[in-house]
Amino acid sequence: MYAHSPSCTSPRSCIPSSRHPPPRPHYTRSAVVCLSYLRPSARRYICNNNGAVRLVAGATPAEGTIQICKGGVWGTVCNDGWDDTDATVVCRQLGYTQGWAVDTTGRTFMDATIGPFPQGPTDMRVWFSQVDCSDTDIKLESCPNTGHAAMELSCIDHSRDAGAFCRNETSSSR
Ligand SMILES: [Ca+2]
Repeated sequence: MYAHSPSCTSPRSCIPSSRHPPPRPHYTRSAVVCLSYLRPSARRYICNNNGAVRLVAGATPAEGTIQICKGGVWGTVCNDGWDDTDATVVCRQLGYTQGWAVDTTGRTFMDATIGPFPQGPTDMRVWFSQVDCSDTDIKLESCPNTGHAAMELSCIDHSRDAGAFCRNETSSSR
């Protein structure tokens, strides 16, 4: 994961050893390597399945903050305009029949409180806002939305990341 340098396997190990302090030029080079680990382009968000969605940090696999793989990088979705129709598209992608939008205050569902879920890391992108899925959409990526470039500032800082709660609804449970 931290492929830049064999000696930099974690943020902590990036600190030069006091037992064998390296000469200054080496120390400077090490510092650059370790800062790159912390940069927004963090390699841990790389994905190779564009259009895929996942739910993160929920109490069960069927709930959580939404992330979508876009341009080879996982990012979140702003809850501006986020509704149950949008959440259902995400949940269907994940193999469920129905979804419910969960915002940053959580949601009460059948006397249980779902969420709120932890927001995305600050160095992760927020890919979509104003998502406007219809019942016929089968993938979140094909739903009309406002992309990252035109997004409101309040979305970009992850304070409004969208969540979802998925279920398999049977005819008897409707
Ligand atoms: Ca919507």
